[in-house]
Parts: sequence; C-alpha cells; structure tokens
Amino acid sequence: MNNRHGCFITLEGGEGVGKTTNMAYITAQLDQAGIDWIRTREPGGTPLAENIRQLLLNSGDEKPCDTTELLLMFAARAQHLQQVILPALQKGTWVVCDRFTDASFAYQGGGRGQSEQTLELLEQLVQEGLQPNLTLLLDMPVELASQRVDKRGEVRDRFEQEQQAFFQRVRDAYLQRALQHPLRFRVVDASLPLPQVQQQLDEYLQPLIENWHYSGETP
Ligand code: Z5A
Repeated sequence: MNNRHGCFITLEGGEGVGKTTNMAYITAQLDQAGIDWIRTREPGGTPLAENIRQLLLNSGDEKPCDTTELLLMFAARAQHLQQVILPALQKGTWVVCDRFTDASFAYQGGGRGQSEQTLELLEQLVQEGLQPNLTLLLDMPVELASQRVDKRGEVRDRFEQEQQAFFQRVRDAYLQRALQHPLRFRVVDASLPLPQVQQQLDEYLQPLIENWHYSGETP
C-alpha cells in the first residue's frame, strides 16, 4: 500500500486542441514509468456526473440558463471528486483528467461572463483547497482548432455550436489563468505537429515523474 498521494494532472484547452489525442500519450508515459494511474474527464467521470454531462451537452429544447450551467458543472465536479478523484489520489494513484475547474473559469467565466468571485466561491466549496499538481494547457488559434473539429466530422454538441468570438474569450481566459497560476500551469503550443506537441508534454511531465520516483514527494 502506497502511503504517498498520487499526482493530479489536468488537460485543458478549447475545443479540438487535442486533449483526447494526447491523453493516451500521457498515460503511456506513466505506464513506462511504472506509475498507477486512472484517466477520467469532466463534466463526467461517475454515472451521476455523466448524466449531468448529457444534460449539459445535449439539453434538447430547453437550454440551461448560464447559472444553471455553472451549478451543474460544479455539481458534477463535487460528485466526481468525492467518488473518483480523491479516493484515487489517497491510494497513491495518479489521476489524469480531461478538463477540470480551469474549464469553468474559461467557459463559464470567459465565455459566459460569470464573475471570478462566483467561480472562486464554488471552487472553494467543492474543492476545499485541492488543486491539480500540473495543468497542461493545450493552446492554439481558435480558427485552426475549429478546422480540426470540422475535419473530424462529428455532430457538434451545444458548446461546440458556439461562435468564434465565444471560443476566443475562452482561449483568452485560459491564458489569463496560466498567467495567474504559473507554478501549476504549463502552456503547450498545440498547433504544431503531434510529435512536437508530445515533446513539449514530455518536457513538463518528466520532472514530475522523476520527482515522484526519487524524492518520494508529491510537489
Ligand atoms: N465545459 C465547460 O463549459 N465547463 C467546465 O467546467 C467543463 C467543461 C469541465 C465538453 O468538453 C464541453 O464541456 C466542452 C467545454 C465544456 N465543450 N467544448 N468545446 P470535452 O472536453 O468533452 O469536449 P471538447 O473540448 O469539445 O473536446 P474534443 O472536441 O474531444 O477535443 P479534444 O479532445 O481537445 O481534441 P481531439 O479530439 O484530441 O483532437 C481533435 C482533432 O484534431 C482530431 O481529429 C485529432 O486527430 C486532431 N489532432 C490532434 N492533435 C493534432 C495535431 N497536433 N496535429 C494535427 N491534428 C491533430
């Protein structure tokens, strides 16, 4: 039984920046390093939270108002934290999560205009101070990311149907978050070919892995 807490890694970025694609690369690196990990996502990660995800992404005729959307995001997060993330970290398992609270600051804050104070209040209520050890922000111009989503050819969900100006505000809010939290955030140029994106991910991931192996400390 491991008596150390696992590391909590989050992947962030606008639509189509390559979070799903690169998640597999990150977990392969953890496998290579002999680290136990789970992969999860937000909104979602438990049966209840996945139901909330469905309400959020495909709400049908009744569109949630902005406050409903915000509260549902944090309701799903509270469940996900209690049921999945915290138990895993406490067992010494690393958690790699596709989006977390920075997405709420970017989408509900930057995108929809919810105030930073409201977001911070909910963050404190739900997380009680817990923060990721490392947040990898995949960043690229909005237009290029949108072209990648188009190429994928899937039906667009409620968020993906937003206009370019919305995604530009989301991108700006993410970059602002990275400036506000320089110790935790690493910004990755996601517009580059995949091998070069993964080279950057390695640069940020390996120190965390080495630190875990050699010092026995979670930074
Ligand atoms: N949301 C929110 O509002 N508030 C919150 O608090 C949270 C979430 C947690 C669902 O998220 C929505 O919830 C999200 C924000 C909101 N909506 N949006 N937009 P999601 O993560 O499930 O949905 P998503 O952001 O739309 O993810 P995605 O569309 O699956 O994109 P991705 O995972 O970042 O990209 P990908 O599928 O890995 O890559 C896109 C395509 O590009 C694909 O065909 C790849 O093969 C290709 N690709 C990837 N990397 C490259 C490189 N380097 N070169 C060339 N092509 C590449």
